[in-house]
Amino acid sequence: MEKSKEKSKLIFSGVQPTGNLHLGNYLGAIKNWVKLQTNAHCIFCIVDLHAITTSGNRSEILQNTREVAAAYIASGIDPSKNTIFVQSNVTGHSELSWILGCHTPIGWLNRMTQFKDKAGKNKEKAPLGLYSYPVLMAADILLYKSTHVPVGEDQKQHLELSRDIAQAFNRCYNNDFFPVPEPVIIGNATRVMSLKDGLKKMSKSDPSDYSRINLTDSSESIKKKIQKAKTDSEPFPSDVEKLENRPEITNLINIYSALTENLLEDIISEYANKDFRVFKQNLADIVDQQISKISIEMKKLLADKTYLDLILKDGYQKAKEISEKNINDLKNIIGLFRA
Ligand code: AQP
Repeated sequence: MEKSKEKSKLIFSGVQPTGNLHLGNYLGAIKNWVKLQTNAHCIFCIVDLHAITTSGNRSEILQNTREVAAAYIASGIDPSKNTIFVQSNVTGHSELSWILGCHTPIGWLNRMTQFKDKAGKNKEKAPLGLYSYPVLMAADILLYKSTHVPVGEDQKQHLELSRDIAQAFNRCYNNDFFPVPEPVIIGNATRVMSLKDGLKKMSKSDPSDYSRINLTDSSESIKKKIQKAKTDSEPFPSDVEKLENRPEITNLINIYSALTENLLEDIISEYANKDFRVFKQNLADIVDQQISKISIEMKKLLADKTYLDLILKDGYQKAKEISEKNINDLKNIIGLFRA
């Protein structure tokens, strides 16, 4: 670990290899990780065990796993300074998930809105893994005794549960083994919305490809998607208060702000009284400049599987070492028999 990094701070986060990595994943999560890596030890996981909780894209999981690794590196995560690895390689995640599940009241899980959204009306037929997903997420974080977890707004509830589980475990054994992890939800695009519906989150599983900007989209496709993005019939807002009840415009301005790091006020004063098309054209250019760079780099990385696999192997060794030590300590705390 570098001398300049704060030793007590350990950052953990992850992305599911479910395909269609999008601008929301980038702005809500990965872009922030790139900044955070300079002053803390970071563990970035590709959470493939989470990806199999839903049936879509399971057959492409191997390709999608390498794609997420490529996206991390192409976005600026330095694999030599951080740990990048695949969740299912480190058995401690599943082991800790079971242990934590034994300390998690069912009532807590019943409150999770993501399960309700994803299971829909078919709750009885939803897999157990989808229901216990937040316990596995708590295990991912706590296995490394992580202190900070940078995520998008949609993961806030799961993170609060991870905090509750850490505290429940510590209380049960009168110990302070687990740090209580802090959510890190930063930037102007903590919840990027669909380009087709400003009330729906931009999502990998949205059937409409026009609802999201994929990290692998071509320049042409990015520009077309921004041009076609839903807006309303009102002119460009003249001040920030006028964004109220205009979710689609708010979303586009937030994306602009997150990519340029300009304040909302400044963006609004720049485009107020101008034709909406000018704003959209400039936004399309900004998205294209930043995403195309990542997309080109991802393609290069994906063409060299040997290199990507070596990084994931190295990350696995580093993660395994921490995981084994912590699982060992944890079993001693619980008082399990050791052969
Ligand atoms: N729309 C979003 N805006 C901001 N952040 C987002 N994240 C996801 N969508 C947005 C953040 O990206 C990280 C990785 O997410 P994930 O792949 O593990 O899972 P997800 O949140 O379930 O992503 P999707 O796209 O919404 O997938 P589906 O369609 O399968 O549900 C997380 O930090 C997340 O907050």
